[in-house]
Amino acid sequence: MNKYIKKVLNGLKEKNINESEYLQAVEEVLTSIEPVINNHPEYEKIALLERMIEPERIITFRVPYVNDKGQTIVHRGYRVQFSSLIGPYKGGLRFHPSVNQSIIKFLGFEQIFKNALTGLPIGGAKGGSDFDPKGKSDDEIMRFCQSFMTELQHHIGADIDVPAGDIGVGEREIGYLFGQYKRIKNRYEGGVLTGKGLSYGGSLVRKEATGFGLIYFMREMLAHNNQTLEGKTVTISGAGNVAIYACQKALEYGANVVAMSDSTGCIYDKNGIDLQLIKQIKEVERGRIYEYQKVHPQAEYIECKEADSPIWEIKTDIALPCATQNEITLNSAKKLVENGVIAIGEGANMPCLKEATEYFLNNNILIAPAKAANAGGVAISAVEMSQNSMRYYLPFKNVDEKLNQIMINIFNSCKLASNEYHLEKNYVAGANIASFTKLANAMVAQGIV
Ligand code: NDP
Ligand code: 2IT
Repeated sequence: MNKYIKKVLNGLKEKNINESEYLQAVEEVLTSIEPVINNHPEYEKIALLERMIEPERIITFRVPYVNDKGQTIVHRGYRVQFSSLIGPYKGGLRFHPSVNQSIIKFLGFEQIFKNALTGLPIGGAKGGSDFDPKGKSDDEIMRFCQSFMTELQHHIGADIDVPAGDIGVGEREIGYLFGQYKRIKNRYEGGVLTGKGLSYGGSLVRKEATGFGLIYFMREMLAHNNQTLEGKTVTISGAGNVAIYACQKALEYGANVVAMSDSTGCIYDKNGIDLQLIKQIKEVERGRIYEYQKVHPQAEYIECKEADSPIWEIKTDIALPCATQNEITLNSAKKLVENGVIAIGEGANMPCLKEATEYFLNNNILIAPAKAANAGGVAISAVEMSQNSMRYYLPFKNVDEKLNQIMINIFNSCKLASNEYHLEKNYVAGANIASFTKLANAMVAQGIV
């Protein structure tokens, strides 16, 4: 391994020994950009890598709220403002009981590279809380969001840091967060949050953007390898924002989506998933996926008991992990390959364990890597910000066409970068190299900061 990279990774491990997800994300990037670092020995003197992996600022704060029983509960809030190199800090908020500093740092780190790939002027950040929205009343969600924003408002702004949604944070939460921000600041600042409702500054296509973008990227990757989505069997983990709209677009392209999941289990419907029903259960009723069987008793429900999710045991041509990090283990990867999978599309951030990614690449399975393939969401967030600045709304068709073009451009950047370094069809390395090159050039230009 390149000596400079080795030194940086050793230092990183010493300082962040308990942050496994963050270490995993950094290691994945630094090992795959080795050919670039070999060409740029001058980066060591200016500590380019050390600066790139150190967040500009980490904010943690107390978030107390009163639940419906009158009890006061205290959670921890986070905002990691990782990089403002190419634009204001930008990235989602995650509300999930598993949230900790390691997870928010890994997500913030990934976001810098993803945002660079979009070609739009946005830096990288992530935030959230270990609060679990599941089973909470609307009132509880509102009080929690208000408390969270009462602190967060000190640190964000349309030209400073622009949060959006992620796991557990959708349009409802963004609405409560926006209302509280506006009340405290006494000004309408549309561009301070993205993923807003359409009636108060949101953008058409933002809700669909990550899932649609994933399928646009997949379409490009398949086309480049003489394949199409038409007639392909698809399995999608998760049944949230990304999974639902990936499913919708895959169906539009003639694919047969046979399975979706949530954290309790997966539904396998050989006849093809009834997406309207999934939307009703998840978007309207906020229910569990096993309720699908009440309407379609022929569908199989497989409970999730082990670390390896049962959804990856199902035979499929294309697997779309759209739930969470490290959801595809080496065992799951082996099962997918054994069953003839041809492509993996990462809707979730870092959904494959390192060993799983390596196994896929060694078996010539195409991977649409998260940083590139799920960048459609944040790209349309940036388009929402520009509409807010213009005080103007773009029609659905225009935003969707922008999204399509951005995903085509991202695929081409990954392809070009992987070809340049003779890593043909390794789009994982391509995404890392293309984004790193852009960021490194900006860092050199801006001096030691
Ligand atoms: P949602 O909260 O809308 O949906 C998340 C889905 O994943 C749910 O079905 C949830 O099941 C499942 N899930 C979450 N955590 C786990 C877990 N630990 N184990 C098993 N299943 C889990 O989130 P999104 O759809 O917005 O996000 C999904 C992924 O996509 C995340 O990795 C996110 O970082 C990434 N992403 C999101 C973007 C966006 O614009 N929203 C943009 C780019 C990436 P359950 O309800 O049972 O918890
Ligand atoms: O992981 C992601 O890119 C997101 N959760 C979306 C971030 C955003 O700012 O729209």
